Amino acid sequence: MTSNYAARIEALRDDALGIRRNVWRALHGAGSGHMGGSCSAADLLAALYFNHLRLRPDEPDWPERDRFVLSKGHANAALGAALARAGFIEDGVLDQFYAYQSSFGMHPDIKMPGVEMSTGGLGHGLSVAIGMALGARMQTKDFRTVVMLGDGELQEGSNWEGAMAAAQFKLANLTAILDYNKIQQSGAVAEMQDLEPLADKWRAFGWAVREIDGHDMEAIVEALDALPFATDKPSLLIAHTIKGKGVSFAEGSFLWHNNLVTDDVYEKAMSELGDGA
Ligand SMILES: Cc1ncc(C[n+]2csc(CCOP(=O)(O)OP(=O)(O)O)c2C)c(N)n1
Repeated sequence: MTSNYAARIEALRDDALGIRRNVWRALHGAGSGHMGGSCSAADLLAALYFNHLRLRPDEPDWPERDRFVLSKGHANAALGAALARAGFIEDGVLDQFYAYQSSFGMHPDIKMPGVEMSTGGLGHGLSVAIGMALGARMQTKDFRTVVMLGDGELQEGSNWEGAMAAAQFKLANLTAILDYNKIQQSGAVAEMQDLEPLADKWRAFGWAVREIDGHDMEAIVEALDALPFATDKPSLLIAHTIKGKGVSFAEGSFLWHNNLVTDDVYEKAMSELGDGA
C-alpha cells in the first residue's frame, strides 16, 4: 500500500466516523430515528461521496454529475450527514432533522441540495435509477447512476422487475449497492423472507455481482474503482454489513432499526464512536 493510498483510506474511515457521529447527533436532536440502517451504510456512503461519485457541491444540478439514489430512504440521516460533510448543505441543517418544515426529514426530499430522488416508500429507487441510467444513454452522457438498496427492501417485488429491466437494457452505467445487514424492521431477513442464494439470483437475472465486507474501506474502494463489473451488464455490489455498526448496543439488533435517542443513549453512543472526524 503506497502512503498516498493509505492516507486516502484513512481519510475515508474518518469520513465514515463523521457520518456516524452526525447520524446520532441528528437523531438525538429529533429524539428518535433510524440509526441501524444509517450506520450500516456509513462506510459505503463515505466511499461514494468522498472518493467515487463525481459531484459539484457548489453546483448540485451540474448536468454531468453522477446520480445517487438512496432507495432505503429511512437511512436519510446518513445521507444528510454525507451531504453536509461534502458541502451541499450547511452543517447546522443536521440539527433540523425531522423538524417542522425542515428539508432534512426522516426520508430524503429533493428540496435538499444533492438529493436526486425523494424516497421513503421502499421499492422504488431501483426503477427510477434505471430511468436515470437510460437517460444518460439517450443523451450520450457518461454520468453514472448508483442506487443503494436495503435487504428488507428487496422483498418488494418491484426490485425484481427492475432487475430484469436493467439487464434487458444492458445498463452497464448502473450500479446497485445492497446494504446487506441481514436485519429488517422487526427481525432477521432470513426469518421473514429469505433472499438467499442472493448473488446467484442476481447473476441469473443478468447482473454482474461482487460481494465485499461493507465496513472494510479498502475493499469498498477497490470494488467501486473496479466498476462496471462487466461492460454489458448492470453491476450489483453486495456489501455485507452490520446493522447499527459502531455502537455495541445497537449492533445487530432489530430493536435499533429505529429507536428513541435519550440524552443517556446519545452519550453512550458518542463515547463508543469516539472523538474526531
Ligand atoms: C413500502 C414500504 N413498506 C414499509 C415501510 C416501512 N419500513 C421502513 S424501513 C423498513 C425495513 C427496511 O429494511 P431494510 O431494507 O433491511 O433496511 P435497513 O436494515 O438497511 O435499515 C420498513 C418495513 C416503508 N418505508 N415502505
